[in-house]
This record gives sequence, structure tokens and C-alpha cells, in this order.
Amino acid sequence: MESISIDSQYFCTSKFLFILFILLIFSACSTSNPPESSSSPSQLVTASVVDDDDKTGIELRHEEAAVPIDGTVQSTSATAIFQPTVAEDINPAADIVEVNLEAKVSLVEFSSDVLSEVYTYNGTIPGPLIKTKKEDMLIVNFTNNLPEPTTIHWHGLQLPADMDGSSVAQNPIQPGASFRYQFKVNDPALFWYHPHVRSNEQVEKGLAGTLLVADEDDKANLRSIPEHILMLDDILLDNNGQVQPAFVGSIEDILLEKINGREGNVFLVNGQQRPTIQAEIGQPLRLRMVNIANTRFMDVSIPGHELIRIGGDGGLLRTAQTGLDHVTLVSGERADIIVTPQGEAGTLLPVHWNDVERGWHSITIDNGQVKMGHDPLDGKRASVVLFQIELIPSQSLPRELNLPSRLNEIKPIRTRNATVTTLKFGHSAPTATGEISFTINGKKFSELTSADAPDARIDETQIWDLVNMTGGDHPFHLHGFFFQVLETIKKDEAGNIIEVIPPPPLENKDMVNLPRRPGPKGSTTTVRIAIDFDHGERKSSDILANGGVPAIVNADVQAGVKGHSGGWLFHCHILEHADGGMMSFVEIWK
Ligand SMILES: [Cu+2]
Repeated sequence: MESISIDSQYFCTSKFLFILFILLIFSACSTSNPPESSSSPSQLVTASVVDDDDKTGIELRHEEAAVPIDGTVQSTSATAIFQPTVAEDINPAADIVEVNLEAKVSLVEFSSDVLSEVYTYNGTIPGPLIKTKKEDMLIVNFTNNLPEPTTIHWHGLQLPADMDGSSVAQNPIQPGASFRYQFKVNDPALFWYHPHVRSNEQVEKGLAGTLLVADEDDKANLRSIPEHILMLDDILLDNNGQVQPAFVGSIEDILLEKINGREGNVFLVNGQQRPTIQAEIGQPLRLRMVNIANTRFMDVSIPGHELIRIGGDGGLLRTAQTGLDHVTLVSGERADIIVTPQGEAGTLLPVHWNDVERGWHSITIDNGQVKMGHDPLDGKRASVVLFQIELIPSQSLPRELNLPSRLNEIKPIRTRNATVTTLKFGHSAPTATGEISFTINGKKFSELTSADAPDARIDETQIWDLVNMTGGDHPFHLHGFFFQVLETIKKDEAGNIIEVIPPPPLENKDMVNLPRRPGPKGSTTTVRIAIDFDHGERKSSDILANGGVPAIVNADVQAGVKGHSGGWLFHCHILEHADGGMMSFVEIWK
């Protein structure tokens, strides 16, 4: 979604173009299948849900695709307005991509005639798509024109620690200040970028963009397949159409938001509500999705259609997963899927968001006693149309999708003799004043010292046992290194193994969901991962952090010296949990 800067003029001409645009959209809609919602574009209405039995319990505002308001509309084609803006490469060198990014306060129109104050990169929600090739040098000249400090974290990238934008390796960039991020991009995959300062507020307010590292080799022969990059999001707007700050309302509301995370009441795909993309009937279509929502898991399906998952966080899978009827992306995760749309020309295929059971809690406070329970609607809320695929006649014969049996040469990480590190994810008991801490190994992030941080030697392989002791799921994220999932082990409260889930298809990941414990307090779910702390193309002096280290108070940062080297964050990607303390860091030293 385009936006205007808050200090820009709002011209009458742009208003006129906007109204004209809406009329064109509506006349286009009325000649094809009608939208499921009979909403007027000037009103906030309840979302059209897939199921008549609306169990959501939340009011969803739902309209036609939100449109730019600054008069820059070039086309009324739904596909044209649906593409994210591509950041301009200002460097003529073939192997350098250099872009300017500015974080600032902007106004966007999520709902007609309602201007919402948001944070943007370069004035758009989502931020611009940065396009690079494998092994390019990326330079980002970043300026912070927000009224508060920020950084940019390059989610999933294998880069030097001081370029990672995390609080253990970079001091926040102050309002009005600039910072030059510079690193090589080595792995062909879809990444994303977002702040790592007050991220539960700054990401919710709009700061997120994608970084695509293209694979020029394309051994899997995928480049001829049309593709869309889709940032799946939700946003919580108040009655005035403004982004609701975190943790407001009754004590119960505050505790629920801290415990379940903050879900939005408006679904956005590339900053727009229920947009439409076009696809040729019978021709494979590649959808490269990233879930940027603070907490909402994005389970996606296209009724009547097989989904083939070919990739995820770290690029292509070793072998494609076929025959899927849905794909789940936890917060922060990516999924690269292929679908071959079938149907009559003009049909609008709905792409559904589906609820998944994830340990959604309820709260009651009685005589100063807080009781947590399991919300009976967990996983049972009605599906919602996220976006639509408009079928258009194909210009050629239906194409067979001939994927190679090996999409990507991924080697399993060798774990023999690997050090095992155990990390326990928990929380404190919620109080009647609305307090709750989220912890790793019993401590929240602000309580950590270097002694609490796990450490690793450069080039060491480790196994991490990620133990979920809580009744809710936690999507785990590690900065700077990929990992591979080995297995998942469920134990009862006596410590007996009750289930072992074998490894999923091999892929490199930076996100994995830690499912909730299987039973009462004391039972656990452990996700076992393997991490190779190799430094790849990074120089060993680069891999060590050399910035400010707020987590190690007054540290005298010295590269390679334990306790003084900064580190790499790992945390729950429910941003309200990370903010509540479920974050730690690993130090890596020689
Ligand atoms: Cu969590």
C-alpha cells in the first residue's frame, strides 16, 4: 500500500483519482463474480467469513483492496496494484545492490476516508521489496526519521553480527540518525526485514519488507513459473482506524494480549485487504509467502487445490512436499508453494486463512486470583478469505509441472559428538495487576548476563533441545544461522516419553514452532534442532559482534573474548512474548 508522508500535502486531485479508482474497481467487480462481502467501500463492515457460523468472536473489518492515496496509481488492474514496490538500486556495479531506506511516520488508508498513522519504510506498507542475486553485496543506507530509536534486523540472513540489527550487537539508531548496513547475501531465498527495537509495536505499526535473493543458476527450473511475493499480516485497528497500542484495556485484556499475543482485526496481504491476483487456468503459479503478523499463525489453503511446498525459510527444500491441502506459517516463517489453479475463466478462487489449535488461553480473575484456562474456540474459528486468484484463460497448453526429484542439495548437519544445549521456554504465574514474564531457562531477557547465555565455538556443531513447558505454542527464531529440525519428543508429567515425531523433510530453517506441552503442568514438548555454527563466507572477525551490548551491562566489547563478544539473539517470534522476556542470545567465540 502506498502512503503519503504525514507532512505531505493531500491534494484534491489525488482524492479525485482515488474516487475514480474505486468506481473502476467496483465496475470491474460487478462484471465478474461478486465479492463475498457486499460491503460498501466507504464503510467498515464485518468480514465475510467462509463459514456462516461466525465463531471468531472478533469484529473483522473487511473491504475491497485498499488503494494508494497519493495519486500515484498508474493502472486499475488488480494485479498491478498488488505488487510490492521494488527498492531502486542506485549502484551501477553488477554485483552490488545499494538502496536507500527511510523509516518515517506516514498516513495510509486501510479503510476508505480513514487515515491511519503508521510507520513505513519509504512511505509504503509493506516496505519495498529489495531484489538481489546470490552473492551480491547489499548496501542499505538507512535513515531513522521515526520519533523513536530503531534498527533493521535482516531476518534469516547469514551476515556479520554487527549488521544484524539486534540489541546484543548494535546500539539503536536514534531519531534523525543514519546507519549503513552492508553485507553479502549468499543464500537464494526469500527473507524479510523489520526493526528489533520495541518490535511488537514497530512491526505492528507497519515496519516490514521483503528481501529476495534470486538464484541465477535455477537448477530446479522454476524461473519460468510466474510468482508472487505475499506478505501475510494482520493489524489491530481501534474504532478510529488507528493502530491500537499494545497492552491496553482491562487487566484481563492486557493479560490475554500478553499471553496469546496481539492478533489483529484486519487481514492484510501486501498491505491490502483481500486483494486479487490473476493466474492462467492450468498453469503453475508460485506463491512465496512470509508471515509478518505479530502473533497470528497463517494456515493457508485453496479449496479443491493441491499445494506443493517447494521451499521455506532457507530456500528450496531438498525434495518437494506434494499433496498438501494446507500450509501453516508461524509468525516470521516463510513458505514457497506451487498451485495449478483450475476452474472457469473469471472465477475468483478464494485463498483461505484457517485457524489452527495453538494453545489459545482464556483468563478469569476472581478475588484477586488469576486463572488461566484453555479457550474452547482455540483452532475452531471460522476461515477467512485472505486473497483471491482470478482465473484468466491460458495463452498456451496446460503445462506439466516437472519438478526435479532433488530441488536443492542440502546436506544433513552431522550431529555425532555434538554438544547438547537445553533451553526451557516458560512463563511466570500471571498476577492480578496484569504482570507476567516470559522466560528462557527461568530468566527474562532483561535479567540475563553473559553467564546465562549459551556459547559456541566458531565451526562447532550443536544440538539444541528446545523445551516448551507451557500450554501455548512458541515459534522459535535464531538469528544469523540456519538450523535443521531433528525430531520432536513429547513427555508426560512424570518424564516418560509418550510420542516421538520424526524429522520433517530436510530444509534449512530459521523458524520452528515449539508445540505446547501435551498435558498438565510438568509435561513437555521438546523440539530438537541441529545448528552448524560455521561462518560460511563471513570472516571470523566479522561473525563476532562489535557493537553495544545492552544485555551485558557496561560490557567492554572485545571480539572473540567470552563475555564481551556480543552475540546472536534467539527468541519466540510472538513479538509480545519476545517483548515480555522470551529472548536470549548465544555467544560465539574462537
Ligand atoms: Cu512465545
